[in-house]
Order: sequence, then C-alpha cells, then structure tokens
Amino acid sequence: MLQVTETTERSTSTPATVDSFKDEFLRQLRYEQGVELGTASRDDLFQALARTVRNYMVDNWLTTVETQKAAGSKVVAYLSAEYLMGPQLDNALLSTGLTDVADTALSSLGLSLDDIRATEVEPGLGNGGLGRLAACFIDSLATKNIPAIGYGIRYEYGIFRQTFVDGRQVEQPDSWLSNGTPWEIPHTDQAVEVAFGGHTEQAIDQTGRSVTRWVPGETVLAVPYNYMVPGYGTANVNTLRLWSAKATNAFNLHIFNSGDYESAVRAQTVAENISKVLYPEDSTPQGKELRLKQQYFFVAASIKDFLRTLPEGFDLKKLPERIVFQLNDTHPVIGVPELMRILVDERGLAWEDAWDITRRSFNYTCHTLLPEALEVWSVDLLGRLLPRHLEIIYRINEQFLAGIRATYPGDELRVRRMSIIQEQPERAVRMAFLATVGSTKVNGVAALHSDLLRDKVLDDFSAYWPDKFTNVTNGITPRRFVQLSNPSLANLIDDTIGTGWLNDLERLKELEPYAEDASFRKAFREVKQANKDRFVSLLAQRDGIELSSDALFDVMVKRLHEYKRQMLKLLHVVTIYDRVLKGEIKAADLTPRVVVFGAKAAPGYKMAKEIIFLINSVAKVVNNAPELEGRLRVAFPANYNVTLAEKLIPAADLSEQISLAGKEASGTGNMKFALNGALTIGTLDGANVEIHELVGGENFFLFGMTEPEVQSLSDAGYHPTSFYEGNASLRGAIDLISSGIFSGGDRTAFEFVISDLLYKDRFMVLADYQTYIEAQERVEVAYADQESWSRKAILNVARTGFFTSDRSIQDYLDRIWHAPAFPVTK
Ligand code: GPU
Repeated sequence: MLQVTETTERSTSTPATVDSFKDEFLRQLRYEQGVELGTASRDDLFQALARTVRNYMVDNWLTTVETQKAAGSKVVAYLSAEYLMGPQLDNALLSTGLTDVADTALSSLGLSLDDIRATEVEPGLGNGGLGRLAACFIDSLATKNIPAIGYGIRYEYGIFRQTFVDGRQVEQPDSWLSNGTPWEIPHTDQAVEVAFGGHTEQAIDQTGRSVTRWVPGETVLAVPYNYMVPGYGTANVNTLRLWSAKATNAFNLHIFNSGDYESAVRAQTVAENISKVLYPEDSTPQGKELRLKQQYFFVAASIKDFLRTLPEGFDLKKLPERIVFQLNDTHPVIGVPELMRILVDERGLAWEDAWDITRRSFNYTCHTLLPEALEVWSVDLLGRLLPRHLEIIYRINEQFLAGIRATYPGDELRVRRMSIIQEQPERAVRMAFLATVGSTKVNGVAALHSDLLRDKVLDDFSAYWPDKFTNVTNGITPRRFVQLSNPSLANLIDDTIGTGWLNDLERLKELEPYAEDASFRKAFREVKQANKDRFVSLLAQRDGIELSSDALFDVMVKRLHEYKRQMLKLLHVVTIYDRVLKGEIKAADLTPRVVVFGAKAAPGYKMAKEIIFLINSVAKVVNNAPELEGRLRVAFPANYNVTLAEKLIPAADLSEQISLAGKEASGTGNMKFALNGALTIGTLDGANVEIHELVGGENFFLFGMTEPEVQSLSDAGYHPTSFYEGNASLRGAIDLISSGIFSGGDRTAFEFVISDLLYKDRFMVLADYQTYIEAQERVEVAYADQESWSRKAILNVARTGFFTSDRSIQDYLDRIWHAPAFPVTK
C-alpha cells in the first residue's frame, strides 16, 4: 500500500505504532467523548479519531510557530473571507503518514476507517472557486515551508445546504458546528477588540500636532480559532486563524441589572451576528451592511493580531520586511485604510511614511472580469460604519488623483474614470481601485485573465503603473485532488514512475511515454472504471439516483451562473432528445452517456434558480423516455460540495468548461478534471487557454468564439434571435423546451429563461451553440476508440503538472512576496 512506503518519507511528531494509536483513540473516546466503545455513536467515533490524529500534529505545529517567531522571518498573511476546506480527516492522516496505522488500529477494534470518515461534515466556509483556491494555497504554503498564516472568518453557518423540492432549489442552513468540530482550538484569551461606528474628532497631541481621533460607537470581540495546516512531506505545520464575533459586554451588567433582559441579550445577538453566516453570492456581492462589517471585522482583527507579535520598539518602517498581506479579491481591502489609521492615528507616523509602509505591505489578487462582481460600497454606508476609514480613503484618493493630474494635465475625464470614488449611480468607493492604488502588485489568476485585467478592466492603472501588473495562474493541491480523491490513480502513478511526484508535480511528465504502452492504458482505464463504479454506488446511496457506470461520464460542476453557461450543456441534452424524437438520429447509434450536473445558485439569483428548475425538469423526462433508455441519462445530485467533488471528478471522462470567452477568470475545476484524466470540452477562456496549450489541441475539444471574436460580435450588435432562426437544430431544442414536454404541458413554465436567451442572451449561448454541438460530435467519435481516448486522457494527466498550487505559490514568492522558505526540523 502506498501509505506504508510513504510513512517512512515524512516526519510525524510522534512515531506512532498501531498500539499507541489505538490507546490514544480509546482514551479520546472514554475521557473526551465520555462513552464506551460498545455504545459509541458514529459521531463519537469520528470525533475521537479526528482528535487522535490531530494530536499527532500538535508538536510539529507548536515547534513551527515557535521557531518562526524566534527567527523573525517574513510571514505571508493570506487575507481571505472564504476558505472552502473540505473534509479534514484524510488530509491529516496523509500528512502525518498515519493512514495505515489508523486503518489497522481501527480494524483491530472491529471498526472501519471508511465508515468513520464518511461521517465527517465538511466546513463549507466558502462559495466556490475563490474559497477553494485559498484552501489549496494554504496547503501549498505549508508544504513549501513558507512561514504563513491564513486569516478569515469562522462562520457559524457556511454555504447553505441545497435540496430540491419538485425540482426547485430550496436552501437549508449549514449547521456544520452542531456537533462541534474536532479541528479547531479556540483562544478566548487572545481575543482582540474591533470597533465600529461613532465619529471622528480633531485633537492636539503632546507635540502640539493636530491629530484625528476615531471615537467608535461600539466594539465587538474577535475570538481566534486556530486550525492546523499540515504540510505534506515536511514537519512544517502552519496556522489558519478564523475569527468569531462575541459581544464585548456579553452580560451588559448595567442593562441587565436594570431588568431589561431583552435589550441586554439583543445587544449580544447583534454583535455575534457578524460571524453568523457566509454570504452565498459567488461573484455578485449584494452590498449588505453586515457583509462590510464582516470584512472589517476579520481584517482589523488580523492586522492587530499580527502587529502584537512584533517585538517592543520595532521600527515600523521595516514592516514590509516582516509581513506581506495578500488580498484575496477586494473583500479584505479595507485593511489598507485600517493599517494607515493605525500607523498615523495610533502610532504617530507621518502620512507619507505610513503610506509607503502600507503600499509595500499589501498586494491584490483580482478574481473576476465581470463588472457586477466588482465590489462597491456606498460612501453613506462606509461613512456610517467606519467614519475614520472613509476620511482616509478620501485622502488616499486626493493624493492619488493629484499624481494623475500631474502626469496627464487637463485630462479630467481620466481623473473621473480613475477616481477611487465613483459619483454615479451613487457616490461609492470602488474597492478594486482602492486595492490597486494601495498595493505593490496586482495579479490576475490566469494568463488571459491577467492580460484582460491589464488591458481592459484596469487599463488606465496599468498605463500609469506598468510594472504593478502581473499574472499568477491558479493551481490546485494534488494532495487532495489526486492522492486523496483518486488513490487508485495515485497508486498507478507510484507503480509507474515511483513516488515523490506529489510535491513535484511536473514529474508527471514521466508518464508521457506510457501513453503508448497498451498495458498501461488498460490499467489506466481500469482505474477510471473503478472510479465510475465507486461514484455510481455513492450516488445510489446518497441520492437514490441509479446510473450505469458503463457510459461516457460527462460532467459539469460549478456554481450556477449565466456566464458559465449551464444552458449550453442543457441545450446539447435537449438537442439529442429532439433529434431522436424526430428520427434524425437513432438512439442505438449514440454513445451511452451520463450527464452529471452539480451547482448551487445564490438564493437571490432568480435566473440561476430557474435554470436549475429547467435542468431538473429536463432530467426527469429524459431519464424516463423509453427512446433514450440506456443511451442518455441526466443526474443532478443536490448539494454539490468538496466531499462530492472528490468522488465525482475522478470518475469523469469529459470535463465541461464552456464559459463565454473573457468571462471566467481562471476556473480551477478545469485543472482538477484534467489531472484526473478527463478530457476537456471547452472555450478559450480562463485557464482553459493554458490547459489547451499544454495538453495539445488533439487532446482537447475546443469550440466557440475567442475573446476578440466575442468583442467584435458584441460591438457589431448581437442578435440571438438570428441564431435561433438560422439554425434548425437549435430551434428544435428551444421549441421543445417551449412545447411543454418538460413541464406537463405548461408552455409558459420556462419562459423566463427562454425569452432571455432569445432576446438578450448576454453570454451568447446561442452564438456558440453550433460549434459546441460539433465539438460534442467529435467527442462521440473519439470516445468510440477507447485506445485512442485513453492515450489522450493519459497525456492530459502527464502534461498538467503545471497546475499544482505549489507552482502557483512559487510564482507568488518569485513575483510578489519574496519570502524565504523556513524549513522546521523536528
Ligand atoms: N471567483 Br470575484 C469566485 O469563486 N468568487 C468570487 O467572488 C470571484 C471569483 C472565482 C472565479 O470565478 C474563477 O474563475 C477563479 O478560478 C476562482 O475565483 C479562483 O481564482
């Protein structure tokens, strides 16, 4: 078994034997859970096991923290409002090398590791790509021995649990903490105060200078909860610190004693609401006051937390040598005026010095090109919640615009375009501009995205500061998304090229020659088949969905968003059905295909929810159509999350990455699929461009307009109706949806979706329809030749090692952070 050989390669804090592991597990069960083995519930077993494994990481963790502190090495502070961690047990076992020890110890007690691990509830503290990226990045930072800390929010409720009721999405609260979580360690004693509201005052300090003071209206406590982030193949264990809000005067004695219990409790509730729930909008912020509170809450706490670790008398001008704050999108950018406030108002630095320190301490990663995803906070709201910060933002803007005016005299149009404050439709702070002005480097998340960011979204800024802009293409951790999720493939790779590739993923290149080896191809196909079987049985048990594993698995999983174009995939499904109904194609000629959708819609996003209803409605009819029996099935398991992704991605043959070119910043699912041997059908968008380049055109099903083509079609005036009228097959599909066949005869059921497609179609689904259908026809032909398909799939694995998040982190280090590695020896 893999884990046995690997155990010897990596360090664990305490060399574990099966017996000592068993003893610790039984001790946990008895003295922490308070139960006997014979009467323990599954959750008891899980909690005891998780804490047992956790305790094997603690020594290395404490050593890491202590040695890094003593060395005073530069720290990367990753500021992110989301961390979509996924289940933790397997990753902890992998990094401690204890998988086999745990398995044997549990077996000897008549227990099954598989059963116990299945009870873990994943912490869903993120929406999608952005949050999952943060989780991959902290994994790679730890693996690469970089002194780093992840800062974020400990939401009591993470991303909602999705259910379907009559085909419609219904959201349930995600009470992931209801049984407690074994992975966190709270430190109430290290809480910090965070202030809000109030007003500012002018005062004269001891030296006779005029200074501004913020007199806040209220404060809350930020309580840190630490999570260990173990590296792979190293003793280094970093920290993820998530903040939870607590009322400062929980028992407001004054109010309480006056007998007004309700008011006393209400004040507490208001304070603690701050970290109550994750906002479920992915790429479409709603501008809610509580969200801004969340942002300031965790950023202010994090900056304070870091500053208190500096030695007495530390020269703040040297701050950029000790820390680099990375802004994961604009959510934490309020940290820029916050650090200014601390340096100027509290530490008495001159504005110019403070600005120099601040700008050198922050960098900004942008994750979008969609205008509606760019955060904007109304001046009204910001001024009410953070009056001093608004003043500081105005001053930053004034100074910035003075520079613009000096460089471009008389160009007031440009000044208005670049101002951090927008005037229309309401006066508001453009957070992406504040982030750009306040940072040393600004990066996009894939090559195309960074180019478009530089040349379109932030073109004025890149003209002014050409050196500020750079690219770091996203990546994913192969520990979770190959080793843990696809152990059979990992074993095959070990047997073929040896171990050591998991933290040196470019070594997958060594697999290339094996694409020509028939026995390797056979073994590779067997792995894929076993993964399909595993997924099919999981889905039967999890959702009662019955599928055959003897089919092409065609998978589209990601948030439901119009720009990602789930509708295009659905039109393909409906087209097949329509053609079969019309006798244009024979079902018997079709490659058996299972189409799997997984997607959550933001609860307030009506179009997305209607599309979910349409997919479920089509699935119901298609899955019961005798004409399609054994040829086409559509599965839409509810509540797609990391846990499900880990089972689904290894089972996929075809990866759907079909966003309109120029809209998906990067995508990271696309990387996970390719690395697990699925072929991509995709547009030249986001990181697809780089995947296509690396795997080669013959191993990728490319279709659709390029970004410049999209731009010219849009400039020329896009009329979706003309595509509908000019394409019989497209017309057939749309008419079938409108016919009522998927809605029990109701011809209006999907009008909201269909009329938008016909008359608006902002993401040009209809324009890309024909080339998409043709690409799917190429898929059919290619899949019929299994030897050739396997060759392509193997080359996808062999050539996508570039997408390890270890490489992304190295790029951040080289281009942005310049923080040296600091290996910890045990
Ligand atoms: N992304 Br902005 C999110 O998941 N949420 C957001 O609020 C914003 C961006 C995604 C991008 O859509 C995706 O293309 C990218 O791969 C991912 O961030 C990580 O960079």
